[in-house]
Amino acid sequence: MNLWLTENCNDTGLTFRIKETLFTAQSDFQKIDVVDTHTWGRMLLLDDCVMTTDRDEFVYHEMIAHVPMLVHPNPKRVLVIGGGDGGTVREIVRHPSVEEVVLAEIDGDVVEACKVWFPQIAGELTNPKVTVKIADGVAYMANEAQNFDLIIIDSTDPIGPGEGLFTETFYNNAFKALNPDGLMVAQTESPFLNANVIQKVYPMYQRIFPKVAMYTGHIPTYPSGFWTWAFCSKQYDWQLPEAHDARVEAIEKNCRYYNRTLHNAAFALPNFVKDLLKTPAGASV
Ligand code: SPD
Repeated sequence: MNLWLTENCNDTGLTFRIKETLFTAQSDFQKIDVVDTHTWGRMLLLDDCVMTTDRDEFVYHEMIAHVPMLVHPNPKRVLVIGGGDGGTVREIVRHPSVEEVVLAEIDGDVVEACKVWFPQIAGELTNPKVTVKIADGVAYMANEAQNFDLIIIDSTDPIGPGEGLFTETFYNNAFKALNPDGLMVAQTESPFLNANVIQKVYPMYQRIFPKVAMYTGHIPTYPSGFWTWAFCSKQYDWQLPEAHDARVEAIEKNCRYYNRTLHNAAFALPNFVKDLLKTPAGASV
């Protein structure tokens, strides 16, 4: 069989040869597909956008979780917004300091599909430290979230159900839901294909958080393969303090992407990305 699937992102297509469709459903929020691919193993798509694959999921999940977890001196309470596949939660519970993780995911059908089709990603969703709330992350953040050491925004792209997770009101509520030394990390798309998103959200972060930095990583199944996250902090800089050395070593030895050197390198930005961060939304660079 010669079946191909293309994700279209801003007039650029990323195409994968697939073996078969394993699951397809229309939830109350989005279309959910799980396909088996020739090169990337199983792949989860929401509204035809790649969310995760067996083969490269470790890059995204290690980077979104361990960078802030290892900067914070003692992260006990962590909130994940989105991330219904469970990959971010899986990485967070590897840290012994963690007492409670709340996952607020709008679409219960995504969680259930991932438990069936991606057990190695979703496996920690049943960890006793983890509470899965099937809830709108925007409403949860505004009305219920409080006293978190770390908030991770593991969103879809800023269209459809993910749109409200890219607004200043939402980030203001995240700031309020954090402890006085809390951190927030958010996925912030590709600098090649989503420059407008980056130009919109980083000024918001800078208006709200005293310390903001971008870091990057390589995710071959996301459009352009070059991905970014925002590190937003009330107090701590992004550098790893020496006092955290033992914690860093314990985590990095079991990682396939993250390590101490890479933590530092990820914050080194190409000039065109630095220029993006200096340029307000709507202007071209
Ligand atoms: N363009 C894809 C962006 C998706 C980011 N979130 C993925 C969720 C993985 N836990």
